[in-house]
Amino acid sequence: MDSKRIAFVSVLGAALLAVAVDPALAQGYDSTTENLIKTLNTQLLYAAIPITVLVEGILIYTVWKFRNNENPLPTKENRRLEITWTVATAIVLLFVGYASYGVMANEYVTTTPEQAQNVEKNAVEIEVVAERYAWTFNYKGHNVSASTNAVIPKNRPVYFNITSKDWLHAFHVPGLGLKQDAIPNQHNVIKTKATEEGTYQLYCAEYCGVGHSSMLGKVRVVSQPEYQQWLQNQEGYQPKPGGNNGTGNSTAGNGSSGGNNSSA
Ligand SMILES: [Cu+2]
Repeated sequence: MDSKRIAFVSVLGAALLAVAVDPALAQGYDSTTENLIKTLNTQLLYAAIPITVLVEGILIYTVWKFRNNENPLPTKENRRLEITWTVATAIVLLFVGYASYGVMANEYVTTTPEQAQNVEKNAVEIEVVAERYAWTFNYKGHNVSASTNAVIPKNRPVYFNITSKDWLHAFHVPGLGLKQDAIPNQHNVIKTKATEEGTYQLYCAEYCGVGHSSMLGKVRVVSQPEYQQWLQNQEGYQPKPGGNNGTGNSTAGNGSSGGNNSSA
């Protein structure tokens, strides 16, 4: 009778957990990167919940069953049991390791320098420059430099090439599953492909001084035509001079570093 009640409580607990967890799972994904990370999280959760319920169930059952035991006896050796939990643990760890490695090694989560060199054909490359306490986005191949807010097209690979002018910062767009350190004299690349249009909050995720909490920005994901239009508008509109924008290397007719020379 007792064990029946315990079984009932365990099942109920598992059901409640599943319900509590479900809304998080039901959401769509806004980028390939977020998809990979959240899917992994879900898989690990599905592995972890039954284990939690099992362990807690056994614990509660044991405490309840032996609550009036005056003379507890030490556990006897049980080889079969020991082999079972060793093998079970190994299987769980192998699953966790294999699933995590598959995601961590994916180029949309960890972009290696080689992958950053061999950019996909129709990709958008943006140099992200962090400084106390602002963000600048230089669009490679275009004479476009945007501050605070970036615009990227939906369903195209985007490479954020992240660096810093002065200090340690971190480029963090939780809505798109992106996080990468911004380090002076170093370029860290993170590749993604946004799959939902919208505006996503950008934070600096590395404490960098008194203005850290206001070091914010936005990443706007738009349709391809809208992106093209935005680029054209920006190219027509010269970014503020003065700031030493050695903006990426543009493709055609741009006498290298220093001022911008187009007339318009
Ligand atoms: Cu910062």
